[in-house]
Amino acid sequence: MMDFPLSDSRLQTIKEKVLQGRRLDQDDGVLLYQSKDLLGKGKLADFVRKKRHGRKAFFIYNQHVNYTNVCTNQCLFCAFSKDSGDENSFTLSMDQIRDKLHERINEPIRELHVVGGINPALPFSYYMDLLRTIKTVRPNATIKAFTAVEIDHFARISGLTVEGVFKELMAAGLAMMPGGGAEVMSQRVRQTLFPQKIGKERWMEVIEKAHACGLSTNATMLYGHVETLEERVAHLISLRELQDRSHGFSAFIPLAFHSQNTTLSHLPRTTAFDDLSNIVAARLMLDNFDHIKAYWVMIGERLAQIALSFGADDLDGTIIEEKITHMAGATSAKGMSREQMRSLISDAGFDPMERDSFYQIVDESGQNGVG
Ligand code: V47
Ligand code: SF4
Repeated sequence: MMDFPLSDSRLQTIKEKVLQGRRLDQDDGVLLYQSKDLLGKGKLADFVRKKRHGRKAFFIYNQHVNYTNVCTNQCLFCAFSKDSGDENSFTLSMDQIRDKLHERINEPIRELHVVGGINPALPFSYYMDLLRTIKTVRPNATIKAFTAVEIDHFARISGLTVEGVFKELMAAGLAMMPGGGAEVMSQRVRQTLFPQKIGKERWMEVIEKAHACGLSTNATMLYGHVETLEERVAHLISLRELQDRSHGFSAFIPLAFHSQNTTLSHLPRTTAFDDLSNIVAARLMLDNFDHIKAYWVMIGERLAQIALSFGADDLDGTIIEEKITHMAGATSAKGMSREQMRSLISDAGFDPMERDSFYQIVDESGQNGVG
């Protein structure tokens, strides 16, 4: 069925494992990253992708809401966060949140992606108000909000357990969590780049509790800074092991580091080769994840389109106003229309599928119950 030459013969064992549906190990993962046979390894990823999804490629009509950029964590790779006294810092009031949602109220937005910095001035009630306000203005959209980093912070300031925090937030409208905050789960990288942020154990613990409470989450990996290939693969394997236990991950999203306006601005942009290798490695290592997203905001619309042939099955969303990557120098558009999204996908030879947050395909007329 799948017969094509591999120009890197070291990939042969991986090919056999993939064809037999056997799990890849740490060494296989490192080899996948090292191999320069992009078409060979890409074909393996495409085989797995097609087995799961055929020619379907998903996207969602969504809106990002960043409620504050004040953050005490000071991750060295971040261009988004500001100190509370900074003239460019902001924290949105409920009126401003309402205004932001009303600006686009006539669009069929199905998901609100809501994240912010760790702002010590905000009480737990702020986050409850935030969810309730969003729910009131947009009752039919799914709220995908808060990373494990924020949830850990909420537990500290509220005195509640992590499960208690989820219970409250879910009652106020939280339906899913995005995948940020894990960066690269390595103590070495953490000490170098984000010593103040929660580490691997806590991130995994919070996410596993989210899954146990019935919340699905995504997972990400920030690559292209100081991490080694071995650390990338170990990160993927840790996610795979958690998924074996909880089955709560929905999608994995490799995030290409953008260095502009950060302390690491000397680092070059990731290459297209590395961006595609990350999609390939994710699809082949994460054999228990349904969805691999090519996040067009980070790798650009043009490469995201190609990524669909290298293992990705989802292009994330229309977005319109993205801050975290654009503050760090991303040159991609700020948003895409549904038509742009659809033709990007069909021009690449795939069938565009507009979805909701849970990968149900939706009526693309946009008429069905989005408010
Ligand atoms: O956690 C921060 C990363 C993440 C930079 O779950 C940077 O559907 C690149 O998690 N260059 C937030 N990346 C974004 C995120 C996300 C995006 C899209 C979809 C989903 C999802 C999740 O962005 C942060 C951090 O890892 N980040 N700074 C930077 N300079
Ligand atoms: Fe804060 Fe997140 Fe930026 Fe780190 S990446 S400084 S936690 S906003």
